[in-house]
Amino acid sequence: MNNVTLEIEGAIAVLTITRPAALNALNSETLDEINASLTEIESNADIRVVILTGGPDKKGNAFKSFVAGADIGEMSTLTKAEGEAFGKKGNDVFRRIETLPVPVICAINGFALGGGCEIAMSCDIRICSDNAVFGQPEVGLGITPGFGGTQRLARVVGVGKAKEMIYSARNIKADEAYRIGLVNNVYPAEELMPAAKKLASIIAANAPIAVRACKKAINDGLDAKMDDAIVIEEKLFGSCFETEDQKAGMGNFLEKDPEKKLKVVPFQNK
Ligand code: CO8
Repeated sequence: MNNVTLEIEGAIAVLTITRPAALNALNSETLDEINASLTEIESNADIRVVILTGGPDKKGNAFKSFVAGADIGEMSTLTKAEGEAFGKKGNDVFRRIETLPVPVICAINGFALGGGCEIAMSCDIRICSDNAVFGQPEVGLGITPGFGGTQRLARVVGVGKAKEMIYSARNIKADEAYRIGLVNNVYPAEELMPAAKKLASIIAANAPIAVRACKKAINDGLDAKMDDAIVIEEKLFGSCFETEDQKAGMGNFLEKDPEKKLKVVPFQNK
């Protein structure tokens, strides 16, 4: 891998996009490497949470850029068909992130522009450093957002704010991203990764099959009518009663043993 690193620390995988020469901009090779990393993550049943972040710039500044967009150099000469194919390539990878069985926390350490904002929005939870900058600058480049931005931004921050950001191509800072709900929390730069890892550890300590079922229920339910959505929940809720985790988790509570009530249940992972 040239542009991506995957580090596995127990139940937590840290996937870092590292293309310092281009502020971690997404070219085809990087998208392929993210895709290959997702395959590796999916094949490892020990991984319960993924953190996605960006590597330092070429001067070693770790908080310059998360991802400064899709690679403008690579896109500049595309034909209509090639543009569509490039959009599909990004969309396929981002949809895989969105539907990955385990939660993905995006730790946004600087610029999250265009494809950078779009890959962040395909993650379950977004947190950022206080110097992060978000935007969909595409109309200033003569294109639309092409990696899901027209769809996910409206779903995350609402139609009005999404249209304002996309039509104006105006960048917003971390505090505004927090105010409109694009990120869950903002941290001083140095505290971003510790905060991401702390949140990942909290999630990883919970019953993993139940966490995965929650992700599936929320995602699938959002695409369905409420009458169908609650059935999706019922099925997944029911499936938990076939797991050791449910027996251990409820059993511990009922035993009234304070040590066990405060966990740690040796949750299963399959
Ligand atoms: N693509 C390629 N190279 C990039 C990109 C990018 N998106 N962003 C930065 N770089 C490169 C620069 O060219 C520069 O290279 P070099 O050192 O060789 O000159 C290096 O990274 C450092 O960048 P700057 O010198 O520009 O750094 P600054 O601190 O001055 O500025 C900015 C930082 C403000 C982030 C600036 O680099 C910038 O505006 N970058 C472009 C941001 C942008 O417009 N992103 C959106 C791209 S479009 C997109 O993402 C669409 C997604 C869907 C596509 C679907 C297609 C079908």
